[in-house]
Amino acid sequence: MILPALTEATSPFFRPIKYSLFPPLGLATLAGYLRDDDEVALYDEHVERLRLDDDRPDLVVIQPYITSARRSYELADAYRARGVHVAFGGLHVTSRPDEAAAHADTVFVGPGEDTWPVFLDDLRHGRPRARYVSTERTLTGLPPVRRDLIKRHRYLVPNSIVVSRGCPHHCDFCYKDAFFTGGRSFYTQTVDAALAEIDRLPGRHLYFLDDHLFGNRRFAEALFAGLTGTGRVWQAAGTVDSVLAPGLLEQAVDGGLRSLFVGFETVNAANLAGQRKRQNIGRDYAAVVRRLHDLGVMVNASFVFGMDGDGPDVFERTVAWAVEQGIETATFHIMTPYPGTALYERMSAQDRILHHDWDLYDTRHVVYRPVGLTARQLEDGYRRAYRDFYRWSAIWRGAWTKPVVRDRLRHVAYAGGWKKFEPLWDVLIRTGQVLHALPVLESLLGSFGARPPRRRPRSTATCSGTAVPYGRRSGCSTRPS
Ligand code: B12
Ligand code: SF4
Repeated sequence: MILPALTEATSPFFRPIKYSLFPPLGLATLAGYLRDDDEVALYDEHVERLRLDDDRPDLVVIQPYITSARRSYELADAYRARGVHVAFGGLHVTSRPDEAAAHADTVFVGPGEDTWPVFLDDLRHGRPRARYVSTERTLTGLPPVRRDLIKRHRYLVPNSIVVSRGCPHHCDFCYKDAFFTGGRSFYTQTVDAALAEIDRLPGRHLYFLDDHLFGNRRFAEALFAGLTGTGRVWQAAGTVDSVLAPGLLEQAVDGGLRSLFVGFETVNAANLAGQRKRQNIGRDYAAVVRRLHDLGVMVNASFVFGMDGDGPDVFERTVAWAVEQGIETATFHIMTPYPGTALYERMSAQDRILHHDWDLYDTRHVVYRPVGLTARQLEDGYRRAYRDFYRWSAIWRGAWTKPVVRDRLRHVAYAGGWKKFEPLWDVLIRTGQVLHALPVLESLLGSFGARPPRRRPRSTATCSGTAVPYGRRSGCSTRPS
C-alpha cells in the first residue's frame, strides 16, 4: 500500500514539517480488512524512499491525492508493466475515475469501507472488477486500523484519528459533496468504537482529522464525555457555528481540546454567500476567537484568498485581523477549484479554469481566472500573508493581546515553533527523530493550556429516547449516528 508524495515532500534539500505530521490513515484503515495470513507493507513516500526494484506483490494499492496524481500514475504504470494488479481509490480518483482508470486495473469511487472487502473477495477468487462504486455508508463494524503498519517514529503526530466521515455542510469549494455522491455524506462511528480506538493509542496527544468533529452534537457530547478524565490533550477541526453553540465547546475542553482548526475562510462577508458557506454567514468571528481563547483553546485559522469578492487589499486586511485577534497559527490558501466540486463546475461554465496541471492544484498557485485582482497579485499576496503573519513582530503582537502571561508564552512558543524553526524540523525529519518533539507539543497543549476545572452540571443526552448522563464509556454504543 502506497501513499505517494508530491515532489516538494521528497526534496533532498528541504522538507516542510507538514509532510511529517500524519501517517496514512486511509490505507491503514483499509489494511484492517486484510486476513491475518495476508502479507502487507505500508509505504508513505512523504517520509521514506520507495524502492520499486525488489518486489513483485500480488496487489499494489495506491491513494493518489490531486497533487500526487502524476507520481501515483507513474508508480502504477511501473508496477503494471511488471504484471502487478494496481488498485486506486480516494478523493482524486473519485472525482476523475476515467483519468485514473487509464493507469490502474481497479478504481474505487467514493469511500472504500463497503466496496473494498467485496473487491478483496473478488480478487481472491480471480475475478476483480475494473470499477467499484460505493453506495452503502457506515462505519459500524469497522475493523481496527492497522496502526502496527505505521512507522510511528517518522511522524510528529502518529496519533491522528478519524471517528467520522464527511461533514453536514455543503461549501462549494469543498471536495466533500463530490466524494460522497450517491450516499450519506456525514456519518460517525459508534461512540464506544471511537473510544476503543482512542484507548489503543499510546501517549497523551491526539489529533482528530475529522472534517467536523462537532458536526453531530449528540455524538460529540458523548465522545467528549468519554474523553473527560482520561488525561488526553487533543486538537481537531470545527466550524464557527459549532464554536458558538452553547455548551458544546466547554464539554470539548473538559475532554482535552487544546487547539482547534477553524475554517473562517474569508473576512469579506459577501464571499460567504457566493461560496455557500452558510454556517459562517452573520457570525461574529471575533466572538468565535474570544470564546476559544477564554477556554484556553488555541486557534488555527484557515483563510482562502481569491474569492470573487476579494480585491488586492484582502491579504493585509486578513492578516491584520488575525494578528489583532491573537490567533496563534493560520493557514492561507489560494482558492482552488478541485474537480468534482460545485466551484469547479461554476468556474468551468464561466470558462475560467486556466489548466489541468494537477501538480499546481496545491492551493499555492492560481489555476483559475480571478475577478477582483490579477493572478500575479493573488500569488504574491498569498506569500506575503504567510510572511507577514509569521513575522516575529506579528507573533509578539498577537501574543500580547492575551491578558495572561502563560498564554502569551504559549502563543510565542507554538507559533514560532511551527514557522521559525523549519531548519530544525528538517534535521529531525532527516534523522528520523521527529517523534522526539512530541513531548514538547504535548506540554504546550497540556500543562500550558490547562484551565482550572469549571463547575457545571453534568451533560445529558438521550439514548433510545431515555435521558442518560454520559460518563466515561457510556453512550449510544450500538447506534451509528
Ligand atoms: C491529513 C491530511 C493531510 C496530511 C497528510 C495526509 C496523510 N498522511 O494521509 C498533510 C498535511 C501532509 C496533507 C497535505 C496536503 N493535503 Co491534505 N488532507 C488531510 C486530511 C485533513 C485528512 C486525510 C485523512 O487522513 N483522512 C482520513 C482517512 C480515513 O480517509 P482517506 O485518507 O480519504 O481514506 C479513505 C478513502 O478516501 C478511501 N480510500 C483512499 N485511498 C483508497 C484506495 C483504495 C484502493 C480504496 C478502495 C479506498 C481508498 O478509503 C479510506 C478509508 O476510509 C484531508 C481531508 C479529509 N477529510 O480527508 C486533506 C486532503 C486530503 N488534503 C488535500 C490537499 C489539497 C492537500 C495539500 C495539497 C495541501 C497543501 N496545500 O499543501 C497537501 C498535498 C499532499 C500531497 N501529498 O499531495 C485535499 C485533497 C484534495 C484532492 N482532491 O486530492 C483534502 C481532501 C483537503 C481539502 N482541501 O479538501 N494533507
Ligand atoms: S464545513 Fe468544511 S468540511 Fe464541511 S463542507 Fe464546508 S469546507 Fe467542507
